[in-house]
Amino acid sequence: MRVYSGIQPTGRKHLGNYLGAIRHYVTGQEQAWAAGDEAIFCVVDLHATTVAYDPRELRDRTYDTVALLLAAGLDPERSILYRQGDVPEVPELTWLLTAVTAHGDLNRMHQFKEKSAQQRELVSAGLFLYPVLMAADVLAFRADRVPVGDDQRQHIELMRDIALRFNARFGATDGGEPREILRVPEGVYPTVAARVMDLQQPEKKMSTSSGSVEGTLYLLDEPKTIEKKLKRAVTDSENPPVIRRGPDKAGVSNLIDVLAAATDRTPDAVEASLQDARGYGDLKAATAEAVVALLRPIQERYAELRGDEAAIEAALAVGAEKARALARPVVADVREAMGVGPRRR
Ligand code: AQP
Repeated sequence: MRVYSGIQPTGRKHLGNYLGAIRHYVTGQEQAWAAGDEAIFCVVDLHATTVAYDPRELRDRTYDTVALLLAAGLDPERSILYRQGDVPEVPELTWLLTAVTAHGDLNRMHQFKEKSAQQRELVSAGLFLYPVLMAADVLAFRADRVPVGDDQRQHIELMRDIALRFNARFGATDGGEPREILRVPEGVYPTVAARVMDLQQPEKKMSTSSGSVEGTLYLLDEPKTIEKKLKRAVTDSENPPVIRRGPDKAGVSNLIDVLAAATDRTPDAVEASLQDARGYGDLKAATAEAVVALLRPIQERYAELRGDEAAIEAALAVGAEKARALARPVVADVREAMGVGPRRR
C-alpha cells in the first residue's frame, strides 16, 4: 500500500492544509511503514511556478514547507520527502502523459478556471497542464493511495483517467486485459474537515491565494491571533443561536467541523457537548482553545527546525535520491511502451 501526496510551497500554510492533508500524510506514513511499503511526500516547487511568483522567495518558501512537514510528524527515516524540481523523471513523465490527456478535460478543471481568472498578466500553459504534472507526480511512483483535501477530487479523477487511458492505449495485449503499466491510484479524503472554509466567507474554502488574512488561520499564527480570528468568525443570526450543522449555517458548521477535527471527535459529539452553550461565543472559544493546543507542538518544533537550512537541504537530497530510484524504472517502462528512445534490452 504505497502512499503519495504533494503540497505547494506557496504562501503560508493554513489550517485547511493541515486538517485536510498534512495530518493525514503522517497517518499514511505510519500505515505504509507498518505495511512495509513506501510513503512519499513532495514539496511541489514546479507547480508553484504556474502562477505569478517571486523567484527570490520560492526556495525559502520550500524550506518553510519542508520544516512544517517535519514539525507535523513526517520522518525521513520512515518516508521519502523530496522537492519536485530535484526529480527530473517527473516532468519527463508529464510530457509523455500529455499524449493521453484530453485538452477538453483540462479545460473543464475548476482550479484552472478559477486561477486563470485571477492572473493579471499571463495565463501560463503551465497552469493549464498543472493536473498532468500532478498526475505524473503520483503515477511515477505507482502509488495506491493519495491523501488530499476535498478540493482535489477533480484532479484525482483526471489522474485515474490518465492512468487507465495510458494502460488501454499502450499496455494492450493480444485479446487479453491491458497490462497495468501505471497503477490507478485512489484519492483518500478526510471524513471530517475535508474542506475547511474561510472564517469570513464560510461559503468559500480557506485558501492561500484567495480569501482574506482575517478569514485564514495560518499554522504559524500566534495563539492571540487565532483567538481573535475565531472570535470574529462569521456565524449567522439565528435567534436564539443554535449550535448545529446545516446547509443554512455555513459558518457554524465550519467551526463545528474544525473543533471536531482538532479534538478527534465526530461533529455529532461536538454538537452534543455544546447543547447547553450560551451562544456562538462558547463554540468560538472552544474552537480557539482546541486549535491553539493542536498547533502548539508543531509551532515549537518548526522553530527548532527552520533555522537549519543546510540540514533541510541534506534531508531533501536524500529524499531526491530515493525518489529518483523509484521513479526511474517507471518512466523507463512508459518510454518503452510508447516506443520512445532506443529499444530496451
Ligand atoms: N480549505 C481546505 N480544506 C481542506 N484541505 C485543503 N487543502 C487546501 N485547502 C484546503 C489541501 O491541502 C493540500 C495542499 O494544497 P496545495 O498544495 O494546493 O497548497 P495550497 O496552495 O496552500 O492550498 P490552497 O490554499 O488550496 O491554495 P490555492 O489558494 O492556491 O488553491 C491539498 O491536499 C489540498 O487538498
